[in-house]
Amino acid sequence: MRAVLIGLAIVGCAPLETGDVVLIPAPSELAVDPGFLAPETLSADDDAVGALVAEQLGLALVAGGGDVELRLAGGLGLGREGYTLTIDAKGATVVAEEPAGLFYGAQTLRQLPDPWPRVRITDVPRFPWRGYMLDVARHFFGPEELRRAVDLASFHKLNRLHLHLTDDQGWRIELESWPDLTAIGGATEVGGGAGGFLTRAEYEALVDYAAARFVTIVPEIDLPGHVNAALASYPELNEDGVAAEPYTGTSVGFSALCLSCEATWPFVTDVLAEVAAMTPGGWLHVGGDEAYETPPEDYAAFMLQLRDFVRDDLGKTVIAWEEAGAAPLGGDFVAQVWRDEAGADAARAQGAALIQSPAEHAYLDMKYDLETGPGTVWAGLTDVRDAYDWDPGDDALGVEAPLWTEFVETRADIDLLTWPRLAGIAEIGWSPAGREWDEYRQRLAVHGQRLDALDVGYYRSPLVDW
Ligand code: TNX
Repeated sequence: MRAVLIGLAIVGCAPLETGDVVLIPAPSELAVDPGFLAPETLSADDDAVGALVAEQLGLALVAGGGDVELRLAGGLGLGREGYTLTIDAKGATVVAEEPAGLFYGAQTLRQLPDPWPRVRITDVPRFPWRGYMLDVARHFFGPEELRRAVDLASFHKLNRLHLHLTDDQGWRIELESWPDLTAIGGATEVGGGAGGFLTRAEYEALVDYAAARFVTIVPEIDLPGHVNAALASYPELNEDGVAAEPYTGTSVGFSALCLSCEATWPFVTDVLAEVAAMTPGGWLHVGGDEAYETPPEDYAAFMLQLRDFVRDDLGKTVIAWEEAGAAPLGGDFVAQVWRDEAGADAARAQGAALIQSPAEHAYLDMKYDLETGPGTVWAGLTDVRDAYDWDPGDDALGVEAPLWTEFVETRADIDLLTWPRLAGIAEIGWSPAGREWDEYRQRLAVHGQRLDALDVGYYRSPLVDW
């Protein structure tokens, strides 16, 4: 076996060799030494991480001196998510400043072949925001599917799960303040199915499950458009006082909050306050996209009012789709870029932080090719290479890949559209700049076996020699 320092730039397009250690996302620095380790025990400075990853790795948890040691230490200069991993004659050691780094070191261990090769790894994420978004509004997916999303995302070192909880076709989060949102608005979905919703207890349990895996849940309540499910649930939210008809189609941009209705602002503030109270993470996504039925001046004033309420009353940072750049929010919000139109430029010019989700690369609901599976095509066909071969730019807060579910009905649909493209997005978010598709596609071929082992029904792109 070679004992070489493999930096991404050095690997270039050389073919993989036996003994190469294949990781996705690629670490910042990796060296492979001769020799192997077959560990049996694990000890950890953090009890919760130790218990969780001992189970993931199939190792016995011991109080100290394990074959694998997860150690916390200060002053490493690796940030809260970075870690070093050393496997030598004595055992395997992960060192990190925070529990998150220990967890990520352990996720790297999960990708090593059996027995583990001796390695020296130093690894720090490129971006703090590495997200996956699931639209549970167009078609509903419940706690089991969402836990699986957290498992698979965190295995790839993603750290945000954005839940698109409300839209024209359904309202998916139970609230005490406005119970008909789910009693009525939760009972529909695209195509006329039964829909469903997360109870408060289910949402809170998911938040905890995700937090244990260092995934922050980012709830989205889409306002002031995409609100038909709310308008169908409460007559007083409609200008004529008559509840809207439920909607089970796939159009966008036709519904709008009645900004002059007396009930609307209490509704908005009750909903956001209740969601915020169940959400320990620092962010609240308020949508703001495709509000075509709201006049521009009203839109700008409403988004400003929303931002102030979320920031000043709820103590959270507002995230909104790029259109919110048209509102005078200053730099005090996060814009999620999806089409790079005027709104995105305006958000950037105001100093907003940007999450990059360009539809032609990062929208997981786009088809790979015209023959394959569910999905849509409005942003173009997006094969595995298109999802990988782009760069968000050093100034981004990070990346996020949304799976919109107008045309997604089953776990098989989720798997096929999400994987392996989300692995590429995860690498974009984590690994150093200077990635090469021809090198990545070889690692992805190996990674496919891990997805198989996790029972993920991914798309076997002809661009990869699986
Ligand atoms: C645009 S992206 C939307 C969604 C759709 C999606 C389908 C965005 C902010 N709005 O409402 O589901 O396209 O690809």
